[in-house]
Amino acid sequence: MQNLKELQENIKNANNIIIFSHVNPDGDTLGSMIGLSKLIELNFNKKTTNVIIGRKPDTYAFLNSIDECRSNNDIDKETIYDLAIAVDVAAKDRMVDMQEVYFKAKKSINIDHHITNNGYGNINIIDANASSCAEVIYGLAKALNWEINQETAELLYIGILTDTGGFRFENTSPKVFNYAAELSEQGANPTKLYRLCYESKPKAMALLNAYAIQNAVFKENDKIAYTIITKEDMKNFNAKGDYTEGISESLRQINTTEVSMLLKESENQTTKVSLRSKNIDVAKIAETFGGGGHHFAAGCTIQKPPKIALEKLMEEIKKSLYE
Ligand SMILES: [Mn+2]
Repeated sequence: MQNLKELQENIKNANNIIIFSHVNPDGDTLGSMIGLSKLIELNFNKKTTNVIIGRKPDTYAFLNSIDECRSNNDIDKETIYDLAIAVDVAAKDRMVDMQEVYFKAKKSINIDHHITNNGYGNINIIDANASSCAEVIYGLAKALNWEINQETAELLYIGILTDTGGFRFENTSPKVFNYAAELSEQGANPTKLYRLCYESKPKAMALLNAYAIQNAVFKENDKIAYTIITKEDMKNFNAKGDYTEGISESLRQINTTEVSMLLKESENQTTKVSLRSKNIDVAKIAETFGGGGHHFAAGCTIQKPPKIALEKLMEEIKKSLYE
């Protein structure tokens, strides 16, 4: 509660506030960032600068006020903010080139739910039991008696909805349902938001997903399922960066799968890896490659092309499978 009061005091006293998403933003970091921004506007009558790091994802173009968010490319790195807040940012390097601005701020706040978050802010509000950063923000808004309206309820609901995979993942606690019920009472409509988040895929994204599943490889009695997407595949499907979202989850849906992964070829001979599992701690595996995340959903970037990255990953996964 002490750090919540400090957060409140800092918001009250700040003349300029900047909020950061993580790179390759998802529904939780966006719902959390814009939701917190709108809560600050509603309760403190202050506008914040919201920064999306990397590309604005097409799949969340429906979000109210995503257009008001700035890109990291048009933030002046010399400006010193009174308050910088990172939401859903598991590690400081997920802020990429914005770390400098974040740490230069008079006060830095770190609001998150990743178990691997090391508390890099001056004030850290981290709940590793929370399903999503949006859940943490809704909890603190309640604790501080902040007013919530339909817009903010919808944004936080989107964060919870998408980070729980539509109320299906292991992080779907009774509290998640209680919060979702409260948010729907405030005007967040489950059907409307479900359709926006899950039934609004660009055609190319659905086709890329199908292609990736078609090309999946199964190892260790089908316990490990993986698929590789090359830069050429992305070009062939005319796919944007976020179109690979959900592929790793699709492979986990298979009854034999223990660990699934997507290896995505990136620039400069690197591979972005998205790991999912049913029982095995893939955060631990991701951490051995400098990444992180949650027990059953994690990611990392390996400075090798996919084929070599795959060998290294298989070694670690097998260790976890048979230990
Ligand atoms: Mn999250």
